[in-house]
Formats: sequence, C-alpha cells, structure tokens
Amino acid sequence: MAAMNSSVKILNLPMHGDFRGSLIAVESGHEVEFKVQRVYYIYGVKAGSSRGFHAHRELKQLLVAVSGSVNIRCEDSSATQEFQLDSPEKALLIDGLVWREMYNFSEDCVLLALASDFYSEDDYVRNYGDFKKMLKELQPKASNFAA
Ligand code: T46
Repeated sequence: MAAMNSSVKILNLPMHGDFRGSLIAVESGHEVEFKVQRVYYIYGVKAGSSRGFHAHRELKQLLVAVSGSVNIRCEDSSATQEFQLDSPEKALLIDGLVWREMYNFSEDCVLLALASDFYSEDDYVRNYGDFKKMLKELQPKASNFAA
C-alpha cells in the first residue's frame, strides 16, 4: 500500500491516570507542534451521517474522539488511508492538502478538533474536482531533459 505524502498520522497522547481517573493534556510545542488557535467539537451526529468532504489549503488540525468512535478517510496526492479514532488517547494529525471524510460516528461520539488557525471559509476546498486539480498542480513537473 502506498504511503501518504502529507503529514497524516496517528499520535498516542500521554495519559495521566490515577485512582480518580484519567487526564490528557495537549500543549502547543509538545504533543502538537503548531500553535492552537481554535478548538471546536462535533457531537450528536445522526446515525448514518457523514461529514467533511473537503480539504484545507493551510490549516493543520489534531482530531481526537474524546468519547465514542469515528472513522476518517484521508486522501492526498499519493494514497487514501482509513483511520479509526476510538480512544481519547489516540489523535489524528492532518497537515497538508488532504481530503477528509468522517463517517461511522458512534451515537456517543464527541470529536474534538484543535486547529492551527481561526475559522476561514477561504481555507476550505469543498469541491473534489478542485482538490484533484490542486494536487496535480503540486506534482513536480517531469523534466524535459534526459538524464
Ligand atoms: C474539518 C472537519 C474535521 C464555523 O462557523 N466555525 C468553525 O470553526 C467550524 C469548524 C465550522 N463552522 C461552521 C461552518 C458550517 O456552516 O459550522 C458549519 C459546519 O461546518 P462543516 O460543514 O465544515 O463541518 P464538517 O464536520 O464537515 O467539517 C469540520 C471542519 O469544518 C473541518 O475544518 O476538517 O470538521
């Protein structure tokens, strides 16, 4: 299976547990490299509903299912990969031009997102055709000169 070119990867977040329960902290510059400028969360997703279906031009995000589970399909210039977020200790980092689709939300899923910038609709690529075109433009041009 081809590997993704972009920085899309699962991070295991360190958990501070004791007899009272568990706590996970995410700090900019430690667990996540980018400066967190915005937090949002998705919950109460209707059974069978899918979300996403877009890419971001610049935004970096860390996604965590703090409750329940969700599947996320990511596509970049070289591969499509499926991830399952099913633990608060597991985070998905998405950095780069990546098409994402979230599906199979459990009823109790709360998907937390830490984002590198404020909300801007201009950063979204919501048309799949435009996304594919942008990927092509990013491909290095084949050289006209023989080696
Ligand atoms: C992403 C995936 C994982 C805001 O007003 N502020 C915000 O910060 C966000 C994230 C959304 N919105 C508005 C824009 C839409 O009118 O909330 C509405 C729903 O947003 P959207 O359809 O983009 O939601 P999802 O679940 O398809 O995608 C979201 C994020 O938008 C996106 O950045 O990567 O979750």
